Amino acid sequence: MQPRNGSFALTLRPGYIYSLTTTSGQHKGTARPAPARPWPLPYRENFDEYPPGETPRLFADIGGAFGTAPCAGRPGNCLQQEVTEQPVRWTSINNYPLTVVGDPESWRNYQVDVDALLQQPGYVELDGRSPATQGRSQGFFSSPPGYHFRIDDQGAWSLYKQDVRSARSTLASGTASFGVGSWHRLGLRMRGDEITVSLDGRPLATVLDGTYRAGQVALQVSPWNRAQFDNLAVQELPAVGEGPQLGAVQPTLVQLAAPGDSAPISTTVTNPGQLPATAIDAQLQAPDGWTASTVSAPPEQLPGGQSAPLSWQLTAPSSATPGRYQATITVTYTEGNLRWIASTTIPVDLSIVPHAQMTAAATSWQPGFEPNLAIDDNPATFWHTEFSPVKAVPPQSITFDLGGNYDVSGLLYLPRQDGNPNGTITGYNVYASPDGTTFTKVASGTWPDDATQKSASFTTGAVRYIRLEGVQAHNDNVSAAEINIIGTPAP
Ligand SMILES: [Ca+2]
Ligand SMILES: [Ca+2]
Repeated sequence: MQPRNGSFALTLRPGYIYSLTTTSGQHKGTARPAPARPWPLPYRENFDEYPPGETPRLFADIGGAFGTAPCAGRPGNCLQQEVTEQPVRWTSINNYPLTVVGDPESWRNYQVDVDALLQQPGYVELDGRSPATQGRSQGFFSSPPGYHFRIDDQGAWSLYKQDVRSARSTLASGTASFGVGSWHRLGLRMRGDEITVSLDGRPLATVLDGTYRAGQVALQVSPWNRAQFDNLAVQELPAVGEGPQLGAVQPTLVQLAAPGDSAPISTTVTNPGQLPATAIDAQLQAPDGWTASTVSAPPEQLPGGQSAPLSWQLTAPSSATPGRYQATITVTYTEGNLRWIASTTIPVDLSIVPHAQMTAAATSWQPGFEPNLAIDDNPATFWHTEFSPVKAVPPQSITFDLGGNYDVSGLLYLPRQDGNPNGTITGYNVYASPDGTTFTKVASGTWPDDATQKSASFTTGAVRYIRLEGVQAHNDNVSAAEINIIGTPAP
């Protein structure tokens, strides 16, 4: 269209979106943003310089709406969560009330305090060390990773950490006095690996956790409640040190052939900091009833930049039940007047026939979903019967050569873990054979149609071959992410 005398007319149809643009001369702007630099502490915000109804600068709302409003029961203005019902969603993600502020990288060791008031029953949260996550995972939009101090109107409080997939673990919890309509001061102190929560200046708990070492501050409110915040203060805390680093663990999978057996576990601890580490403690947490005896203990002192070996002997009691377990290595030490922590978890198999010596064959498979993918120790890969161009319907089976003779007492079946239920076995038979030719049925039954690990128990005597047959399965496919055979070497 051509403007005439500086104006033009356009007829718009209801229910359509129109874009108007000039046809030539568009180009990118020439402005260049200033280079990024760390956001220095201290930082304070009392919201009093804004009229009601503003979004204070430097705050970014992820869900809900946080705006300035006259404070309840005190002079001045506050930050108020305003949205009181679930808005229309753009996606399936819950955009619960959440606002963030701060520097995800340079805010490392700091104390953050904020006044909070619930205007109706619910909870408020003060969060810290919420790290920059790659592309801001979906979970971020419900609740950010980092350390969370939550307290509700009944006074129930918890300090928990949350990962980028929204999995939570509680580090401390308890009950205090909070209520509705009264102001309280929440505090979260993060210095090295020491994390302390406080209420009205009184410490509630201190825990050691080394998961998050830097990140932003966040404020959250239960959906969809009104709450107010005031006098946010973030101050840097002096902290010297880096915390221990654990080396690779040997072996990556502990395999014990039979109850009563034992195996060595070893790793290294490195002090990456400048100062010597002292009061070094290293523990191997064994499964309940098992023993872990120290073979190589940490030194009394570990100078900066140096490493030391750690090792244990892990023993399963003769009464232990065969299956899959975990052991956890935890190292704590003191560096620069701070206590630091690092830990790692190792899978432990008791009387599980090692996959490395096994082979798998199947009655059917789709290219890319071969039978060996059921014994590759990777839950993300799976065996799947042919679905294209021809669909192979049940019964279909997978047969394992155990690589030696075993007294087999059961198997563990992990369905595919990618969220698609096709092929999950719901009705099964198990067969055993000494020679791979003559098979005897040793078990049959049903399993629930879900993605959790299933098991079957039976006895075989000395055999070398085990066959799992899916007689009923989700959508008439058969699949398996991981299959483990429980057994002890036969004489
Ligand atoms: Ca204020
Ligand atoms: Ca697999």
